[in-house]
Amino acid sequence: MDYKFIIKQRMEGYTLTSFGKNLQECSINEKHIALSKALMEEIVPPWRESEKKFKDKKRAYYLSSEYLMGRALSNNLINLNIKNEIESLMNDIGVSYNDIEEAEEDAALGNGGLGRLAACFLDSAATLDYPLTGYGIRYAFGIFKQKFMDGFQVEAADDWLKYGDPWSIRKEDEKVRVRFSSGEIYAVPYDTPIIGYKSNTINTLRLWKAEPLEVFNFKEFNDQHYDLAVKEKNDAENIGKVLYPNDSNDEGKILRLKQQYFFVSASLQDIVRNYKMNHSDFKDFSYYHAIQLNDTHPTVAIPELMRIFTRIEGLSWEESWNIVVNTFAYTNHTLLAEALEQWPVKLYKALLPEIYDIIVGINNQLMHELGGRGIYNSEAYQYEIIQHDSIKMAHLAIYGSKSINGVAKIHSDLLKDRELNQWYRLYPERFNNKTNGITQRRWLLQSNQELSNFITELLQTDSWITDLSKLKDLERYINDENVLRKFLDIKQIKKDQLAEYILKHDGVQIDSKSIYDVQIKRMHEYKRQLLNAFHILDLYYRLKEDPNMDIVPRTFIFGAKAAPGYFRAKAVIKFINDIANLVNNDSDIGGKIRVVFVENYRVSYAERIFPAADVSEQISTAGKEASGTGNMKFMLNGAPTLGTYDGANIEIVQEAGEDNNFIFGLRVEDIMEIQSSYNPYEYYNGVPGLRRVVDSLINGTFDDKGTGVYSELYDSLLKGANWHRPDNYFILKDFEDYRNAQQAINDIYKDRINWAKRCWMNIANAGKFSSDRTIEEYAREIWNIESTKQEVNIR
Ligand code: 26W
Repeated sequence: MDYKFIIKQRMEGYTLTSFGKNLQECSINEKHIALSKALMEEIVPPWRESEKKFKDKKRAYYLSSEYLMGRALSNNLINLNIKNEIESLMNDIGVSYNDIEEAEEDAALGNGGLGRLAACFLDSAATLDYPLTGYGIRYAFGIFKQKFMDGFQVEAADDWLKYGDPWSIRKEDEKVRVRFSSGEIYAVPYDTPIIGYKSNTINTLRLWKAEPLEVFNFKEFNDQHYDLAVKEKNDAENIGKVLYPNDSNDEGKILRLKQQYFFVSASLQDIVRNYKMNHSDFKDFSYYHAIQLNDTHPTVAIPELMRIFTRIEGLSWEESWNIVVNTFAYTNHTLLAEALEQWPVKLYKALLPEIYDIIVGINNQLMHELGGRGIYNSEAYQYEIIQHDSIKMAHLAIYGSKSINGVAKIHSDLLKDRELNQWYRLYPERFNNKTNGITQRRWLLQSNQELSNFITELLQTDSWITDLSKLKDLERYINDENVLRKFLDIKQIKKDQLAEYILKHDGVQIDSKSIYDVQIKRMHEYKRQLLNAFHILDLYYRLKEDPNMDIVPRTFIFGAKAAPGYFRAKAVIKFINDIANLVNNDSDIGGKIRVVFVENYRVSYAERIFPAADVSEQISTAGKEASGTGNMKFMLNGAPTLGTYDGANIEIVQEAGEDNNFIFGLRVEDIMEIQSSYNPYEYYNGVPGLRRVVDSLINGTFDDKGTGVYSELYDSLLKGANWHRPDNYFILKDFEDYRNAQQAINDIYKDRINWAKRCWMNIANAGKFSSDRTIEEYAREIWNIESTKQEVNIR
């Protein structure tokens, strides 16, 4: 039977039984659900087969509090190799595929890089036929939806499950119980298929939903205590409501701790239960399982597995510890001291007394081990897992893992040489680097069809889709003007498309012939969106003074969310929106510069922005950005990096050539040298134009509506605060060098062919930054798992 016909029939059946309507009568949301459900019928049988083929093999598990999956439809259609057919089917039934695609809510269960990395890893593992299961939390609400009011960020709930999630299946019979001192709850799994690109593997992302043991207390209700009748339900469900609940007080902290233990305990119970189906003892446990801790958030897994082994399964402490250390591996994603997790002892004691006991046991064992190596007292102190009144999660993760990795070379080196140096000296063999990567399926094939087709045409093969190193062969076209011009044409198409989208969604008209200079990432001081903003304002003032200034029209595009309680980050959003307002409405500027801060930046928006970018802003203070992965998405789509020597920028320019990118600013060594004597006033007073833009924060140029956020921001630069020195991120120091790099971009961009060459070299050398390469490294060097590529055919 005709394939399209079958899908259509399934859609019609689904709309009848679920919505009580004919397909034609359905809303776009209903049609979207019907199509996705029809596809799930296609996916589930091979998914079950895929599960079977890994039965007696070692498997890896990814424990992560974040998954930034974005939309699934197009990704699944591409990976199943049926996108054309489905587009044609939609055409037949008179529905725009584009509208169907846009009807899907992003699954935005994450903040930024760490969550998106998890999503890229799942895609790569499935594509390479590695058995990797993701475990996490099925938050009822994703990261907030962002709106701007008067330029201020305003947050609203992201009700992503409003129309249901057609891609997940609730597995009622596999739910488990999780116990806190305050009571027990259920963790109910929802499974989403992770479909490899034209591969034989469909892996699983298993997200746990928190539910009460008893959904409704009949007696309380009958006694007319209506709130009490649903209290247990509300308390349980609160655990899974949002990502990173506000932890400014103890109640919020307890909720976060509950989240962590909740998903970790459920995942381990699940893993142990499956293992016990085929094994009568635990001696082979670590031979069959590798569990990766995505940052310290799931680190409670280490004492939890100890608890399961010693207190439920009756293993000895020594045997259990040996298995634990050989099972876990820990990835560190940040060097920022304030982001290194610590938990107050009193919270652990109160909520998880048994786990706390075990952590005490682990800490004692560590101290004993250190003693055996002649490390005592103050020297031993720097290793303590329980230090004063807090539990240092990174120490627990390191001590309980066989592997510890950073996410870019410089980051791993800094971990070894500085932040975790004491641990490196103790266990040098545990430390390693795994430079991050991104999936080219989503970030090129899916989001930039035009460039994808062109690359395939030039290489005369589409093998780059699963082997990104193939892009290197594009270098042979570096002097081929026709190729370079075609590249520029494609870039122009993507820029036109983005301009149209921005006009529609943000109501801002941009000039698609201008340079698109883009900074899209979480809003954070260390990422220095403020440096970018100061430069824009400086350019504006210079242009006012000299209307004939030689400048290529430029559009500065920002996208970022600020954590709801991070007031300085929110002040920067307001500042950039105010600059946009000033610049965009000044007729003197004649449209030569424009500023757009897109609302509600997220994965699906990112897919439209990366392909259209001309300049990739990666301007973090050196030593602060662990890796960055957006930088790789820009590179792959042919945008040179304007960046510091930080994170993966360093490896990017190593691959693509420093001449093809724009590097500026202090390096890690420079910062170490100047740190203690740094005086931002020297630059504030000494660098022409700098004072003018910094002062705009306090001289009435802009209005923060009496909130005081601008003067606080100003003070952070010149006076510091009780927790940091003035200009902690060296914005004033790096300003001049940054401005020079921006000038170089202006000058070089004019020579279109020369510019295109730089872009081309970036694309041709992006091969290293595929998450396929990263996953191969994890699989071989940490997890020791085998791929089943070319073994069994599941479809
Ligand atoms: C509440 C605890 C907490 C603290 C920090 C949760 C989450 C975070 C960050 C948002 C973690 C994060 O996203 N880190 C980023 O991880 C990426 C993937 O490795 C790196 O590329 C980025 O440099 C790093 O900032």
